[in-house]
Amino acid sequence: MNAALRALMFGTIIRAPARTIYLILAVGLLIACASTDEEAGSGPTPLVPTTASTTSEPAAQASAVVKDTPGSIPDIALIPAFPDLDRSTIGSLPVMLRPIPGEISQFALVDQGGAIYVIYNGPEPQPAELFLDISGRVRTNGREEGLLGLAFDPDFEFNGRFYAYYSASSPRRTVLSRFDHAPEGPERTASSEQVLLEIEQPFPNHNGGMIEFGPDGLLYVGLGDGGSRGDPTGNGQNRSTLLGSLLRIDVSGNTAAYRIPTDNPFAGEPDSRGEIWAYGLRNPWRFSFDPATGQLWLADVGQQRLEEIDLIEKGGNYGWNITEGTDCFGSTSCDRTGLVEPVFAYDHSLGCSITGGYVYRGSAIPDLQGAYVYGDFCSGRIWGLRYADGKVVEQRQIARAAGSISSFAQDAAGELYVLTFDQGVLRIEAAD
Ligand SMILES: [Ca+2]
Repeated sequence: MNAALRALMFGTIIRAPARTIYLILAVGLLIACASTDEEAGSGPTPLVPTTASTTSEPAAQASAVVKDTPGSIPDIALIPAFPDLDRSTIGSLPVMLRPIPGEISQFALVDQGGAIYVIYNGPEPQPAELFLDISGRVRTNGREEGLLGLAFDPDFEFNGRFYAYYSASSPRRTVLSRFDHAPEGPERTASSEQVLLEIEQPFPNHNGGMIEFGPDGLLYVGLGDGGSRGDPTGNGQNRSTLLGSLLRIDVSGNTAAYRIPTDNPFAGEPDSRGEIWAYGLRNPWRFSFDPATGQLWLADVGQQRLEEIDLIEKGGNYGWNITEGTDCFGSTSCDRTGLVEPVFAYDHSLGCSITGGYVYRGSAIPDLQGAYVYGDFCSGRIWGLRYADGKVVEQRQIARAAGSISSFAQDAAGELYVLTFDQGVLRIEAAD
């Protein structure tokens, strides 16, 4: 489980002994924005998510989209979270922020260019400190490439381990690695790398990049479909490749290897990779576990028309490239047999690339409790959504950031943050 979840579940934060410099782990995935051909939505329009009228089975899809609803989800305010931080010292592309386990007021901020910084929000201003710099190993040729993900080991306070996901060259691939935080400094930390998994990437876009420990202590890894447009080689529906899938692996060993949990849905099947937990994904750009329910919320970036939110089930096929959101993709009809429909989808009048967030479980904004908060990279819109009894019961825009929303973050108390390329890290607070 992650630090925030552990803190929520166990109530207290245990201070680690004498760890002087803290690292960060931010995992960032840069723009899940599908590709450069996707344009930002046209100007402000009411939040009226798409209907399924162009699909062959509109009735079956009706529950996946709802209109903006009146309800209790409140507007929010976006406040600079680290007002004393000199942004020139932390890179220019923040893509992930995580609280450092066991440390109050210390966060790991991931810059897509390949570095992680420790930043502080305590009462005494402190400069950022370098936690890890692997920029020499990280490929950043494409705008969706880079250091995209960071996850602290569930026992980080005791073993100093963390995991990072990044793009690399020769061949073009993504890399999942384990690092040991070294008190001697970031160079020693960088030299501790153990590569656990490498996946060749046929194109520079759709790299996924979210990594997160689940409540089960296993590491979940989001992979895109390999890129280009339309999933040209059908990776989303192909269970013999890791591309287009959400993986679930056991990284608790001590070697540069991982184990496939025996209860993974396709473990042992001849034509499937056992690492796969769910598939049929295009480019999952952020997913999270609701600490209260254990539900896995995932945002999958669309191509032509729709951005979608999924609740991930074991073994689920989320449709790409048969479907995009609630549409059939590239045709007016398709066979949806066995596909899991999204919880919700919105169309490109409202944005162009979804950025997944978190279910709010903090205490500062009581009316936001239990709402899934997410946004759009292109339009800066932020929404809240409630889901109950198998359907969306509330959905509304609650703020609009001035710039590109690259990620959301959750601290140890369950409070939420928004990362933007333009304004840095913003904290979500109650609106006046
Ligand atoms: Ca889908």
